[in-house]
Amino acid sequence: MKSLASESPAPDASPTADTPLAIPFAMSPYRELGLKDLPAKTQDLVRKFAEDGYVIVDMDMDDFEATADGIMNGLAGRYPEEDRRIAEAWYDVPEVRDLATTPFIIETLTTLYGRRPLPFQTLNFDVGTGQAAHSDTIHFHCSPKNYMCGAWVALEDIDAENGPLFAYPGSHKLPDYDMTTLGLPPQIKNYWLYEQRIVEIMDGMGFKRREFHVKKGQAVIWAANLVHGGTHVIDPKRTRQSQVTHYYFEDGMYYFPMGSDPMNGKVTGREVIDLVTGKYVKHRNNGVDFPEANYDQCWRYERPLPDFITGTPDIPPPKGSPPLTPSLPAPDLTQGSVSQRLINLQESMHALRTESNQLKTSFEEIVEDYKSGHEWQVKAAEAQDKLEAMAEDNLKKDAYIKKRDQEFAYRAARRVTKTWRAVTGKPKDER
Ligand SMILES: O=C(O)CCC(=O)C(=O)O
Repeated sequence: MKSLASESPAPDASPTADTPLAIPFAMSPYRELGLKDLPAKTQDLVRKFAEDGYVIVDMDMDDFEATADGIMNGLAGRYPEEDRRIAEAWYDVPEVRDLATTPFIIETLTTLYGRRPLPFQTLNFDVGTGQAAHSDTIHFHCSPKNYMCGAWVALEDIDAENGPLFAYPGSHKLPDYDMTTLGLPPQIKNYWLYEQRIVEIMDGMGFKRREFHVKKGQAVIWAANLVHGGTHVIDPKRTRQSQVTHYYFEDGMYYFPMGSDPMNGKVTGREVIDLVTGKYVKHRNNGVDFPEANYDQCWRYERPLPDFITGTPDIPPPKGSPPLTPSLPAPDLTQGSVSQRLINLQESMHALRTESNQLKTSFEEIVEDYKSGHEWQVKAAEAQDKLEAMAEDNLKKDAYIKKRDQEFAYRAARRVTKTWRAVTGKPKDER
């Protein structure tokens, strides 16, 4: 990279006593001074953002329902099976850009940061991501630092079951944990180690994870350095329709940390398009234009760009620009990345759950069979008892009839004998 110091500041950019600090308003040491004349609600919002590193707001957008429907219908059937996220859907779904640039969010971010926000990247999801904890500074960085944030909008109700977003409140106050700080060469293949270490740091420092069970039409705005991610989906039948837009702020230099190694003189710049104006954003270093040619390489949006993007980029793409993907790095399967292992785990849990449901059903069927078999056995035994009782009765009846008949026959014979003797005076064989 050409030396940044070699860019001599233009005379009109010379600092004066009034030159403002390059620190986001919410985090500025002069925050309270700036807040005192603002409405109480705004003061609360700014202080909460400064304290927790995020705020949850209700979207104030008249056509929110229609916008949400437009996004969901426009992207239905387009989510790739292996990584269910769509980056930069604003290329062809106008409602994605409408949501990213809605005046309510732009005004809220202007209040929190004190600079004009530049919505430059969108990600849409139809289901929960299970994305491991990270801070966005690892993916999108800038100078002056911290002028970057995410605004994540729920397009349907989110609860514990469909993969809510989570964050470690207050973690944005920690220093930037970049790859170098974590003892890792800044390369995508080492990203799985970043994921592991950042969670160890959160646990080690006693940060508590908070889940955001937000309603359709609520937005979570988080600061660049807040450690956050997506929880695992408990109910795989549920969707989790949502859109996150990432914002830089004007007057900065925007770069891609995973492809940069500043101490070795290597910085990968990032082309930035402001989705509000549809124009390329000039990189500026301390108030001075910083042509993209000064980076040794630059990440660029995929071409062709949609028609609403006007103007010309600072420079044509330098030779040998790396073919970096616009989305977050995919988990590296060969390295056994934490995210991939979590995804695998989730899949095996799902398979186990399905298997155990099947076993439960078969078990219930067996129990039912057993119960009804048992009932039949009881009924059969009762019937047998009845039959036997009847048979016994019949035998008794037969024996009785036989005995009675014998009795009748005997009595009849006795009567004949008596009659004979009375008539003849002679004995007659009595039986
Ligand atoms: O939506 C999610 O689950 C995670 C999104 C996220 O972490 C991000 O956009 O930085």
